[in-house]
This record gives sequence, structure tokens and C-alpha cells, in this order.
Amino acid sequence: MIIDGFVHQLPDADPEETREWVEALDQIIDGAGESRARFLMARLIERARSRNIGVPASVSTPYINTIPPEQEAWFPGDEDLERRIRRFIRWNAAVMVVRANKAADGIGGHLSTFASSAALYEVGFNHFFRGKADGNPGDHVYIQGHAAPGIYARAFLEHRLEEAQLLRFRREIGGGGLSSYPHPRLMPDFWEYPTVSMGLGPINSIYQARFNRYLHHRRLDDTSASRVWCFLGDGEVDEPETLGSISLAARERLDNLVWVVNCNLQRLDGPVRGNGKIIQELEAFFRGAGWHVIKVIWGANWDPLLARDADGVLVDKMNSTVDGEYQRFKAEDGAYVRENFFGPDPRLRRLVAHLSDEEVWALRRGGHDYRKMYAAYRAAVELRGAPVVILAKTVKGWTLGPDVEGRNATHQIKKLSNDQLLALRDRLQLHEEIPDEALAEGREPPFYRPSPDSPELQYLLARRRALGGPLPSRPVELRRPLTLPGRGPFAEFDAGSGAQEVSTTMAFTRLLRNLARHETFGPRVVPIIPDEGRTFGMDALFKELRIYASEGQLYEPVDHHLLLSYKEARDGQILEEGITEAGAMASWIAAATSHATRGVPVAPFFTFYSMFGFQRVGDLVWLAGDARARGFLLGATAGRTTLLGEGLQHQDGHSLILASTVPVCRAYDPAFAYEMAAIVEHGLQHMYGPEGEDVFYYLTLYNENYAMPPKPEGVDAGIIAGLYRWAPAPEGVPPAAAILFSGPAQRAARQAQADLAADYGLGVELWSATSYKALREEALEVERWNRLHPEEAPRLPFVTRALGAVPGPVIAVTDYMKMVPDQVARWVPGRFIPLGTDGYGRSDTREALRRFFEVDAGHVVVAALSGLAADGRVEPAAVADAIARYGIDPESADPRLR
Ligand SMILES: Cc1ncc(C[n+]2csc(CCOP(=O)(O)OP(=O)(O)O)c2C)c(N)n1
Ligand SMILES: [Mg+2]
Repeated sequence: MIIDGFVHQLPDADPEETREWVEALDQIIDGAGESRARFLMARLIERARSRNIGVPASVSTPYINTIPPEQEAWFPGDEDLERRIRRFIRWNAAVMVVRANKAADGIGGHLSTFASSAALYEVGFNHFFRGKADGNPGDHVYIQGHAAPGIYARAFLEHRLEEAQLLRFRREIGGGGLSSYPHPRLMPDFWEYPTVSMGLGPINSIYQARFNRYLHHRRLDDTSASRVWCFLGDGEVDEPETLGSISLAARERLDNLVWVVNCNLQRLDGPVRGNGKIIQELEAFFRGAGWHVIKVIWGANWDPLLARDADGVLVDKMNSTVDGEYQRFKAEDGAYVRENFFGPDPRLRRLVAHLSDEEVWALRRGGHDYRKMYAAYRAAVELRGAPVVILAKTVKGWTLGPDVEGRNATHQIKKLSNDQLLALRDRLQLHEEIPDEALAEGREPPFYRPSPDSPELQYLLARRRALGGPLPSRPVELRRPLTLPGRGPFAEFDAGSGAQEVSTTMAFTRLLRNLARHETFGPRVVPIIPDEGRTFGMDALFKELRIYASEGQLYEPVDHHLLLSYKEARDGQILEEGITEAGAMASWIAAATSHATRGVPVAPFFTFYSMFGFQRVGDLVWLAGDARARGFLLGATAGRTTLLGEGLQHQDGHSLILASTVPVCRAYDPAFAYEMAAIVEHGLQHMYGPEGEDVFYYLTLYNENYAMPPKPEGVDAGIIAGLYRWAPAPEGVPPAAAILFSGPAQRAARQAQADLAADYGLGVELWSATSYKALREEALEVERWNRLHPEEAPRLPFVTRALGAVPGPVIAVTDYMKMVPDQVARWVPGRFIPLGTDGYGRSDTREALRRFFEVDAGHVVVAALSGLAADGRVEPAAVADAIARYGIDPESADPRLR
């Protein structure tokens, strides 16, 4: 075999001995068969590994449980009571979904995901998940989104939710309802981690575990008692985000992380790997990445069969059966399994000859075997040096009856007839609790909650008390408050840069350094960058703030002799995430929610290449809003024309549009250093001060250098509100129009102002539009208020008031798409003409790009004159004159279409 050919290149100290070993193996294969040969090889490898001779990890093992029965941990709980509790929860979860769909057809909800994973969660709740009641933040538990009904059902038993709330599952409007999935934005006291967009829970859990280490190494918080648990679906692993960062978890030795993959072999449409085996595939993937893998495939009643499988036929059958067949077995019956799994081979048939069809049918999957799951979790929390993944095999829709279990349509089944409920009741042995008449036709199936002094409730509550209180819960209790830095770090930007030409990116980097140097606030600053530090001039911070590396720096860096060398440290402050915007965003989310998840607020600043921000990881940004993140996102190298040279895939002219879709994102496009500083200062106070609002900030940062002007008097409120007058019309010419600029478009606007005065004798005011999103949102609020208060004096939006005295047309110029200023078009008094950079970017100089996208000074002048001509204030000839003066080709195609 070519991939093993390397072995022939190794020195062979004793060829004779080697030949004997190989021949011995050949004899086994030819004589005793392949199974025996495989067994012997596995035994030898295991032996070699236990003697530490450094055998490379093999990535897959047979299709059996990783933990042999004799090594299973002793189960310390009361299995009967826990089974009863589980049954109540299963029942209530199902009734909740079924009733929701009776009350409002089409409202949705899921029965089958939780039905397959009830034991996975219950073992955790009864024995492992640490709560927060003892003042420690406890464990971080990421719950599979579609399993939410089971989590509500448990909270109902705990008296944390009442029946009225269960009856309002998926009916959130009007209050008192339960959200469809884990959404902290909508249930801020309950849910902690949004998970339902597949793949995002898993990647976030990795970075949460890593962030806990970071907090610990930097002495910001003792996180040693907190474990991160992430529950995910086997279909969910196909999302690139799910598996994309698993090597980081192993590299960082995150033994504070446990993943539980609910391997029910099905996704929404059908089998996950009908022709293969998802558990085997995942085992190889995780082992290859360096995780500990625990497979829980078979329940305890398979153990005696495996023990008697002397010739390995059962394991061979297990190995060679594909998931499509396994799924089918669970949708048929015992006779079918006997015939088709055990049947073809007489040795296998004999193995189950003593079992009835019912007993064959009752041969259980590992994920439904409570003791096996307990043993897996126990091993997982004791394993060291690497994260752990538990691959638990289950049946999708388990206990829900033959119409649901293992069916391809099971994922979306949300209705059960009273007959089906009756069967479920029987299966769960709840005859006393749910009598026949309660399920008579026409009756609403009842919930069931035993009395508080019942042994079940006593037990359940005692377990949670012992583990530190109920979960999930999101109390948001400040354990280590943050002190804001005061004016100090911001003050220098008010003076401007004098004659020195700088960019807003450089100014931001300087501000970040000032903030990080602050004695008390400084340690809470978390700079995050995905391998672009040098692009943004942030490499200057490497030496001073140092890059977080859990192992420290084990080498002398190549640039050690330089003043600004590459410095890694165990307590380094910068999270240099490498080329993974998704990973960096997940890191940012962990930091940005630390005020809630750990009671330790930190201020994360994630600076990315603006093009590779929102559009690359938009769904994570959306999730951040759900998770109630607080922090700063910085889109550097912003703008379609300011980033010269790079071209189509790099030049961002639309992230502000994407940002405008996120309700809690405050998006700003500052032109000057003092604006950027004022926004950050305001943001810090707003998010971390007494108001403590769950919003986050997006700022565009540019790489164009120009002299930063000093801050005019009294503009702070305007900077935050989104608009302020930056300069009046020049003296000596009649006021005629206003130009609104954002970001580096200030240059074209200022030039146009000068040209209009010099060449056309017209006075133009200059306004800085720092946030069209903010202006629009305020205007929408006012508009709504007016609509709903018809008998009161109408109010005017801020943008209308601000521009009310402008003497003529308003021209807006931006390095973003026209749609950005268009956000306020209908509230601008008078004529409004937006100029922006619609279309694909190009590689060229700034000058050429600005001409191409029609946002240079010439185009601003033409736009102003054209607006005035349309108002009858100048002759059309003046416009034609300007078109000629600036050499604009009136017949050139619209850049948007080129
Ligand atoms: C990003 C994303 N794409 C699609 C969906 C829709 N969706 C919800 S559940 C589901 C199937 C989940 O299968 P699996 O992960 O195996 O979970 P199971 O319910 O089987 O435990 C899909 C496709 C989603 N929630 N998120
Ligand atoms: Mg599945």
C-alpha cells in the first residue's frame, strides 16, 4: 500500500525477525480469518500504546462501545426515580408541542430530536452540569436547538415554568410565551447560548472553552470549575462551522470541553449517511484531530451477545451494516431484525436463538442506555489533555411509536392523535398519572407534574441543589465589575493630528493601545484579530500587549532583535486567531457575553478586513445580537475606493448595509479620529456603564492618510446621533446647498465645497454623517409615534430638524453604496442626491476608482449643480460646464452594471 510505503524506508535491524512476524500474520489471515487477524493487530497496537512506544493513533475502531462493560463507572443515582422523571419530561415535552399545534395549526415545534436525546440531557442534569447558585458561574451548556421542548418540560417540573407558559410555546407576542429555540434575546433569564442555526453552537462552544482558559491565564477569572458541554446533531456536523475548529480545541488541550453528538442517524430529510456510518466517520475525524472519542453505540443488553461473539461475526456484522439499514431496523420490528440483521449468518442467528422477537426488538442503542451514558460522561470529565466527544447512537423519535420512530419524516412531525398519545402513555408507563379518560377524543391531553413532596420531585430538586441550582439560567450577576477608563485615553484625539497625515485605522490602533494601558480598565481590553495585524498596523501592539499562547513562547522569534518583535505569552492579551473570521467571531462572542456568562465584563475589539466581516460571518453576527453581546466590531480597510489596488473581492462597499439589518448593531462610518474616539467612548459607557444595554458597535476604519482636524465645539451629541454640521458655507458666497460626507469621502466633499465657491460662486455647508442607521432608526421611531398619536402635534425626526435650515439640495457622498445614505432619503427636506459606490470593486488607484464610481470632487460638484438646476436655481448650462470642466464622460456606462 502506497500510504504505508514509508515503512520500507526505515532501517530494519533484523530482517529475519521481521519476515517471521509478517509470515505469522499471513498464517493467521489465511488460517483463522480476517476477524482474528484484526483482533490480534488491535491487541498488539493496544499493548504497544500502553507501553508508550509512540504508535501513531489509528483513527477508527470497530463499531462497538469504546468503554468495555467491565470498565464502566459505577452509577451512583437512583435509576428507577430518574427513569420516572425522564418519563414525565418526555410526556410533557410531547404534550407541549402537540397542544401548541392544536391551538395554532402550523406553529411548529419538534418532538423527535428531544425524544432521541432525553437520556443524554438527563444524565447531565442529574449528575454533571454545574449550576450557578453557589456564586460560581458553573458549566456552560449548549443545548441542541430542536431539543428545547424537553428543556422547558424539565423546567416545568422544577416549578421554574408554569403550565400557562407551556401553553404559550411558540407564542411569544403578548408576553409569557416560550421561544421556539434557545434565544437569550427573547428569554434573557433563561437561555444562555443560541444554538439553532446549525454549526454555530459547536464553534462557539470551542471558543467559549478557549476563552475560559484565556480568562484564567490572564487572571481575570478562575474558570477551573467550569466545563463547556455542547450538544449537537449528527446532521449538524456537515456545517463547516461545526468541524472547522476542532483542531484548535485539541491544540489548546481543551479538556474543559465535552461534545455530545446525538447520532440518531437522521437529519431533516432522511439518513445522515445512509450508505456509510456517521459514527465511524466522526470517530476518524475527531481522533485524527486529537480529541478523545467515546462511542456509545450499544446498550447493555448487547453486552452478553458481544461476550459470546467468539468468532467475531457479530462485530463484523456491526461493522459492515450501513446506517440506512440501521435506521430501517428501528422502523420495523423484532422479527425483521432477527431475519435481516442476525438472519443471514447461521452463527449470528444462533447467537439470538434464545431471545424472543420482543427481546430482539428491545436490544437497545447506547444513547438510550442511561448507565452507559453515565459511564461515558464520567470518563469524559476524568479524561485529561484533550477535549472529549461522545458519539451516542440513538433512535430519532424514540418512544413516540411506530409512526414516528426512525421514519424519514420524523423530524417534522409535531402532531400526535389521541391514540398515538395513548400509546406513548403506555410506553412511558404513566397509566396512573394520565388515565384513559384524560385522553378521550376531544379532550386536551394534560401535562403532568407530581406534587412537590413526591419522591421524584424531591430527588430531582435535590440533584440540582447538589450541583449548584437549575440550568439553563442566565442571572447576569456581576462578579468582577469593570471600571471605565474616564476621558484619559480619548483626550488626545480631540486636538487632531496637526500637519501629520494619519488614517482612522492608525488612530484606532493608538486608542486601543491607550485603553489597554489604562491601569484598571486596561486588563479588560480584549483585542481580537484574524491574521491581519500588520495590515492594520497593529503589529506594533504585539510586543507590548503580547499574543495569547496557552503554552507561552517556546522559541525565540525570528525578529527578536527588533523593537516590535512577535511576542507570545501565556498571559498575552491579544487573541491572534489566524485566518478564521468565524473563529475570531466566536472568540468575540465569548468575550462579548462574558458579562453574563461569567459576571466578568470585558471589552472585546474584533478588527477584521471589512469585506470579510459581515458577509463572511453574518450569521454569527446575527447570533451575537441574540446572545446579547456587548463589544466592538471594526471593519478595517473599509470602503470600495479607499482600499486601492486590491479589487473586487476585497473592496467593501456594503458592510454598512449588512450592519443595518442587525437590530442591535450600532453602525458608524467616522471620517475623523475624534469621531472614532467619541463613538468608542460613548459605546463603552453605553454598554458597560450603569445603562448596560445589550447592543454592540460596528465602526468602519479606513487606511487613507490625511491630517485629522481638531474636534469642533459641541459636536459630541451629533456624532452619536449620526449627523452634525462640520463646516458652514464659506463666507462671501450665497449659501446654496449642503454636502453630507462619511468616512474618507470627506476629501471629495471638502474639495467640492472649495470648487463650488471658487468656480460657481456658490456656498455649500459640510455635514459629517457618522451613522445613517442611527438617523433612520430615530426617524422611524418618530414616524411611528406620529402615526399612533394623530391628535398630538407631530414631531420631526432629528435628521429633518438638523437639515431644516439647509438652503438647497442635499448631496450625500460615501465610500459605500448609495443605499446607505438612501436610508434617510424620505426625511431629508428638499432634494436629496446620494452618491455612492454601487457595483463590483476594481484594482486601481484611489483617484481612478473614485472617478469610476462617481464619488470624486467633480461628481460631487456636478451633483450639487444638477440639484440646483432641477430646483431652477442655476442654468442647466452650469451643470454641462462642470461635466466638461472635470472631464466626465456623460456616455460612460453606470459602474453598477459594468
Ligand atoms: C444553518 C441551518 N440550516 C438549516 C437548518 C434547518 N434544520 C433544522 S433541524 C435540521 C436537521 C437537524 O438534524 P440533526 O443535526 O441530525 O439533528 P437531530 O434533530 O437529528 O438530532 C435542519 C436542516 C438550521 N436550523 N440551521
Ligand atoms: Mg440527527
